[in-house]
Amino acid sequence: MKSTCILIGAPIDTGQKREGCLMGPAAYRVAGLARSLEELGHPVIDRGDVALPALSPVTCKNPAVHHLAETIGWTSALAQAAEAAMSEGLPIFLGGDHSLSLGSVAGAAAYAAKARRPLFVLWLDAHSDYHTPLTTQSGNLHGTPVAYIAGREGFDAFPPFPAPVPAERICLYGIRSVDRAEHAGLLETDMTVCDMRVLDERGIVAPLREFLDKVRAENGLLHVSLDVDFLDPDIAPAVGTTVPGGTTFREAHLVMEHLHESGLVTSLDLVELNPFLDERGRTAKLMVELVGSLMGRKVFDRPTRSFG
Ligand code: B3U
Ligand code: MN
Ligand code: MN
Repeated sequence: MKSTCILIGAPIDTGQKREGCLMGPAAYRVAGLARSLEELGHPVIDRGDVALPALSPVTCKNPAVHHLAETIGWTSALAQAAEAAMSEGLPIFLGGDHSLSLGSVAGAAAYAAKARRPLFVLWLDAHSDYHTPLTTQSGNLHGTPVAYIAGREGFDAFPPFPAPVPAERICLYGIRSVDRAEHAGLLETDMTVCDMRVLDERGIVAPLREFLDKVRAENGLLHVSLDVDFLDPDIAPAVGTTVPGGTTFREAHLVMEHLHESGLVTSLDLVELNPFLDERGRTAKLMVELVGSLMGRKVFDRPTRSFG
């Protein structure tokens, strides 16, 4: 099935301390994301970049936290953009660091609640991003969206998350860097945590299939959040927080192909691309190729034949 893809630029780099992620949306456009989707037969609407609204002053008990007001501003603006786009097609958020998902998933959750369908979240990332503004030591709010989505305490300054996603409907996939406070918090939940140990032992497909089966069984909507550091730094160097031991080129494409075949994905984030750290655009191009696989590109496509 062809889906109208709605590209939404989120030029954010305030969720962490390294400059450059705000060039992400431009890099995806230069790398030919819209063209690649159109070649696959999907209509594309590029909504341009979301603008940061006027900010209200806000304070946080944790002195490490920085850019709280900006992050709240982006969260409100992106939640609105996400909810509106979901009734028109499949929103693809071009980040920007992972703090954009505070907003994109909030919008998806608001849409799902109105549609009376459960929202599921697949988090493809080296990190668990399960800090709250009160537990983070780096103060980088890109490390917090999973906690916000799951309804963890500590987000008082943020817009209340519409219909928090029960932990059983969230799957962390590919993680290999979890801070102590995140670990303690995760142990109190039933979240599906597929760390690299699990994926090495069971393979990249089996745990994904189990999660997708759950989404299908409950007629859920599925938000996929793809952090560049899900990929191994050897193939995707353009990210501020490289963690060795990430997914290979082939594993990542296979994940995308399964997501396509499931037909379940209803919204997508592309986050943490820092074009300033890229090598001749190779990471941006790889991300565009992966979106191609997620949206139906196949190496060899034989129309289904019926025998008999
Ligand atoms: N958990 C660490 C590191 C981190 C989280 N997300 C990214 N890095 N990309 C933190 O700062 O919260
Ligand atoms: Mn992340
Ligand atoms: Mn990450």
